[in-house]
Amino acid sequence: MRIVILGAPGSGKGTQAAFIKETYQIAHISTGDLLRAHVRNGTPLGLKAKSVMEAGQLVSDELVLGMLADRLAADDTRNGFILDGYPRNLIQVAALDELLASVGQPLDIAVKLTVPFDIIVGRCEIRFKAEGRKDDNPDVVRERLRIYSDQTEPVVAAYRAAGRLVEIDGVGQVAEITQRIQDTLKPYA
Ligand code: B4P
Repeated sequence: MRIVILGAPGSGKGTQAAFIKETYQIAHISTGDLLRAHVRNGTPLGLKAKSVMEAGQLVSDELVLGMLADRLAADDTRNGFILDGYPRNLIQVAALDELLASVGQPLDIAVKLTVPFDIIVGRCEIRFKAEGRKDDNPDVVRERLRIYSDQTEPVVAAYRAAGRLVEIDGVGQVAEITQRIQDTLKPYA
Protein backbone atom coordinates (compact mmCIF):
# COMPACT_ATOMS: atom_id res chain seq x y z
CA MET A 1 0.00 0.00 0.00
CA ARG A 2 1.34 3.41 -0.97
CA ILE A 3 -0.48 6.37 0.51
CA VAL A 4 -0.11 10.05 1.21
CA ILE A 5 -1.69 11.60 4.32
CA LEU A 6 -2.67 15.24 3.91
CA GLY A 7 -4.00 17.83 6.30
CA ALA A 8 -3.11 21.09 7.96
CA PRO A 9 -0.16 21.22 10.37
CA GLY A 10 -1.36 19.73 13.64
CA SER A 11 -4.31 17.91 12.03
CA GLY A 12 -2.95 14.61 13.35
CA LYS A 13 -1.11 13.27 10.30
CA GLY A 14 1.89 12.08 12.32
CA THR A 15 -0.31 10.65 15.08
CA GLN A 16 -2.44 8.62 12.64
CA ALA A 17 0.44 7.61 10.35
CA ALA A 18 2.07 5.80 13.28
CA PHE A 19 -1.02 3.54 13.59
CA ILE A 20 -1.29 2.99 9.84
CA LYS A 21 2.36 1.96 9.76
CA GLU A 22 1.72 -0.72 12.41
CA THR A 23 -1.55 -1.98 10.88
CA TYR A 24 -0.23 -2.43 7.35
CA GLN A 25 3.47 -2.98 8.14
CA ILE A 26 4.56 -0.20 5.83
CA ALA A 27 7.18 2.51 6.27
CA HIS A 28 6.13 5.82 7.85
CA ILE A 29 7.98 8.63 6.12
CA SER A 30 7.46 12.03 7.73
CA THR A 31 9.34 14.86 6.04
CA GLY A 32 8.85 16.93 9.22
CA ASP A 33 10.47 14.20 11.36
CA LEU A 34 13.30 13.73 8.85
CA LEU A 35 13.97 17.48 8.82
CA ARG A 36 13.85 17.70 12.62
CA ALA A 37 16.41 14.86 12.80
CA HIS A 38 18.70 16.80 10.43
CA VAL A 39 18.32 19.89 12.64
CA ARG A 40 19.10 17.85 15.79
CA ASN A 41 22.15 16.27 14.18
CA GLY A 42 23.43 19.60 12.84
CA THR A 43 23.82 18.30 9.26
CA PRO A 44 24.33 20.83 6.41
CA LEU A 45 20.66 20.32 5.48
CA GLY A 46 19.62 20.80 9.12
CA LEU A 47 21.57 24.04 9.37
CA LYS A 48 19.73 25.39 6.32
CA ALA A 49 16.32 24.15 7.51
CA LYS A 50 16.39 25.24 11.17
CA SER A 51 15.45 28.92 10.95
CA VAL A 52 13.01 28.29 8.08
CA MET A 53 11.11 25.70 10.15
CA GLU A 54 11.14 27.80 13.30
CA ALA A 55 9.48 30.62 11.35
CA GLY A 56 6.80 28.21 10.10
CA GLN A 57 7.90 28.51 6.45
CA LEU A 58 8.45 25.66 3.98
CA VAL A 59 11.96 24.32 3.44
CA SER A 60 13.10 24.53 -0.21
CA ASP A 61 11.53 22.01 -2.59
CA GLU A 62 14.91 20.88 -3.87
CA LEU A 63 16.30 20.06 -0.41
CA VAL A 64 13.17 18.20 0.70
CA LEU A 65 12.95 16.20 -2.55
CA GLY A 66 16.57 15.03 -2.29
CA MET A 67 15.98 13.94 1.30
CA LEU A 68 12.77 12.13 0.33
CA ALA A 69 14.33 10.33 -2.65
CA ASP A 70 17.06 8.94 -0.34
CA ARG A 71 14.48 7.78 2.19
CA LEU A 72 12.24 6.12 -0.42
CA ALA A 73 15.21 4.11 -1.64
CA ALA A 74 15.54 2.33 1.74
CA ASP A 75 14.65 -1.38 2.02
CA ASP A 76 11.75 -0.91 4.43
CA THR A 77 9.61 0.77 1.74
CA ARG A 78 9.34 -2.47 -0.26
CA ASN A 79 5.98 -3.30 1.35
CA GLY A 80 4.72 0.24 0.78
CA PHE A 81 4.74 3.50 2.69
CA ILE A 82 2.69 6.27 4.22
CA LEU A 83 4.03 9.65 3.29
CA ASP A 84 3.29 12.31 5.91
CA GLY A 85 3.99 16.00 5.27
CA TYR A 86 4.73 15.64 1.55
CA PRO A 87 3.62 16.95 -0.93
CA ARG A 88 2.95 20.42 0.48
CA ASN A 89 2.67 22.42 -2.76
CA LEU A 90 1.93 21.72 -6.43
CA ILE A 91 5.62 21.57 -7.35
CA GLN A 92 6.03 18.76 -4.82
CA VAL A 93 2.98 16.92 -6.27
CA ALA A 94 4.65 16.82 -9.69
CA ALA A 95 8.04 15.87 -8.22
CA LEU A 96 6.48 13.02 -6.25
CA ASP A 97 4.56 11.65 -9.24
CA GLU A 98 7.76 11.73 -11.29
CA LEU A 99 9.83 10.10 -8.55
CA LEU A 100 7.30 7.30 -7.96
CA ALA A 101 6.79 6.70 -11.70
CA SER A 102 10.55 6.31 -12.12
CA VAL A 103 10.55 3.42 -9.61
CA GLY A 104 7.23 1.94 -10.83
CA GLN A 105 5.52 2.57 -7.47
CA PRO A 106 2.54 4.89 -8.08
CA LEU A 107 0.36 6.09 -5.20
CA ASP A 108 -2.79 4.16 -4.34
CA ILE A 109 -4.63 7.00 -2.61
CA ALA A 110 -4.32 10.31 -0.74
CA VAL A 111 -6.10 10.55 2.64
CA LYS A 112 -6.97 14.00 3.95
CA LEU A 113 -7.70 14.73 7.62
CA THR A 114 -10.07 17.66 8.03
CA VAL A 115 -9.83 19.67 11.28
CA PRO A 116 -11.05 23.26 11.86
CA PHE A 117 -8.21 25.73 12.36
CA ASP A 118 -9.32 26.81 15.86
CA ILE A 119 -9.01 23.20 17.08
CA ILE A 120 -5.57 22.96 15.47
CA VAL A 121 -4.31 26.09 17.24
CA GLY A 122 -5.48 24.56 20.55
CA ARG A 123 -3.73 21.21 19.90
CA CYS A 124 -0.46 22.87 18.94
CA GLU A 125 -0.63 25.11 22.00
CA ILE A 126 -0.85 22.01 24.20
CA ARG A 127 2.19 20.52 22.43
CA PHE A 128 4.03 23.85 22.67
CA LYS A 129 3.58 23.81 26.43
CA ALA A 130 4.56 20.12 26.69
CA GLU A 131 7.47 19.94 24.23
CA GLY A 132 8.47 23.53 23.46
CA ARG A 133 8.56 23.03 19.68
CA LYS A 134 9.17 26.57 18.40
CA ASP A 135 6.85 26.15 15.41
CA ASP A 136 3.98 25.27 17.79
CA ASN A 137 4.00 28.80 19.20
CA PRO A 138 0.47 30.13 18.43
CA ASP A 139 1.76 32.99 16.23
CA VAL A 140 3.88 30.57 14.19
CA VAL A 141 1.00 28.08 13.97
CA ARG A 142 -1.16 30.82 12.45
CA GLU A 143 1.58 31.47 9.86
CA ARG A 144 1.81 27.73 9.12
CA LEU A 145 -1.97 27.64 8.63
CA ARG A 146 -1.75 30.62 6.27
CA ILE A 147 0.88 28.80 4.20
CA TYR A 148 -1.24 25.65 4.29
CA SER A 149 -4.26 27.54 2.90
CA ASP A 150 -2.13 29.21 0.27
CA GLN A 151 0.10 26.33 -0.88
CA THR A 152 -1.27 23.00 0.37
CA GLU A 153 -5.02 23.48 -0.18
CA PRO A 154 -4.30 23.47 -3.96
CA VAL A 155 -2.61 20.07 -3.46
CA VAL A 156 -5.79 18.75 -1.84
CA ALA A 157 -7.85 20.20 -4.71
CA ALA A 158 -5.57 18.58 -7.31
CA TYR A 159 -5.86 15.09 -5.76
CA ARG A 160 -9.64 15.60 -5.40
CA ALA A 161 -10.00 16.65 -9.04
CA ALA A 162 -7.98 13.61 -10.12
CA GLY A 163 -10.24 11.28 -8.09
CA ARG A 164 -7.28 10.30 -5.91
CA LEU A 165 -8.52 11.69 -2.56
CA VAL A 166 -10.54 10.43 0.39
CA GLU A 167 -11.50 12.94 3.07
CA ILE A 168 -11.84 11.98 6.73
CA ASP A 169 -13.20 13.95 9.68
CA GLY A 170 -10.13 14.46 11.89
CA VAL A 171 -12.05 15.68 14.96
CA GLY A 172 -12.63 13.23 17.81
CA GLN A 173 -10.67 10.73 19.88
CA VAL A 174 -7.46 9.47 18.26
CA ALA A 175 -8.81 5.87 18.23
CA GLU A 176 -12.06 6.92 16.52
CA ILE A 177 -10.13 8.66 13.75
CA THR A 178 -7.84 5.62 13.34
CA GLN A 179 -10.96 3.48 12.87
CA ARG A 180 -12.35 5.86 10.23
CA ILE A 181 -9.07 5.70 8.33
CA GLN A 182 -8.86 1.91 8.54
CA ASP A 183 -12.43 1.54 7.24
CA THR A 184 -11.58 3.84 4.35
CA LEU A 185 -8.34 2.04 3.48
CA LYS A 186 -9.80 -1.50 3.42
CA PRO A 187 -10.22 -1.60 -0.37
CA TYR A 188 -6.54 -0.71 -0.84
CA ALA A 189 -5.05 -3.22 1.62
P1 B4P B 1 5.15 18.60 10.21
O1 B4P B 1 6.06 17.79 11.06
O2 B4P B 1 4.58 17.91 9.01
O3 B4P B 1 3.94 19.22 11.12
P2 B4P B 1 3.15 18.67 12.40
O4 B4P B 1 2.73 19.88 13.18
O5 B4P B 1 3.91 17.67 13.19
O6 B4P B 1 1.80 18.07 11.82
P3 B4P B 1 0.97 16.73 12.04
O7 B4P B 1 -0.28 16.85 11.22
O8 B4P B 1 1.84 15.53 11.82
O9 B4P B 1 0.49 16.79 13.57
P4 B4P B 1 0.57 15.72 14.73
O10 B4P B 1 0.04 14.36 14.41
O11 B4P B 1 1.96 15.79 15.29
O12 B4P B 1 5.93 19.90 9.65
C1 B4P B 1 6.81 20.71 10.43
C2 B4P B 1 7.64 21.68 9.54
O13 B4P B 1 8.60 20.91 8.71
C3 B4P B 1 6.89 22.51 8.47
O14 B4P B 1 6.29 23.68 9.02
C4 B4P B 1 8.02 22.82 7.45
O15 B4P B 1 8.85 23.88 7.87
C5 B4P B 1 8.84 21.55 7.41
N1 B4P B 1 8.41 20.62 6.34
C6 B4P B 1 7.87 19.37 6.53
N2 B4P B 1 7.59 18.79 5.34
C7 B4P B 1 7.92 19.71 4.38
C8 B4P B 1 7.82 19.70 2.96
N3 B4P B 1 7.30 18.66 2.29
N4 B4P B 1 8.26 20.79 2.27
C9 B4P B 1 8.77 21.85 2.93
N5 B4P B 1 8.88 21.93 4.27
C10 B4P B 1 8.46 20.86 5.00
O16 B4P B 1 -0.49 16.34 15.75
C11 B4P B 1 -0.34 17.61 16.33
C12 B4P B 1 -0.72 17.59 17.81
O17 B4P B 1 -2.09 17.23 17.96
C13 B4P B 1 0.06 16.57 18.62
O18 B4P B 1 0.44 17.13 19.85
C14 B4P B 1 -0.92 15.41 18.82
O19 B4P B 1 -0.70 14.71 20.03
C15 B4P B 1 -2.25 16.15 18.84
N6 B4P B 1 -3.35 15.33 18.31
C16 B4P B 1 -3.31 14.51 17.22
N7 B4P B 1 -4.51 13.93 17.02
C17 B4P B 1 -5.36 14.42 17.99
C18 B4P B 1 -6.73 14.24 18.32
N8 B4P B 1 -7.53 13.42 17.61
N9 B4P B 1 -7.25 14.92 19.37
C19 B4P B 1 -6.47 15.75 20.12
N10 B4P B 1 -5.17 15.97 19.88
C20 B4P B 1 -4.60 15.31 18.83
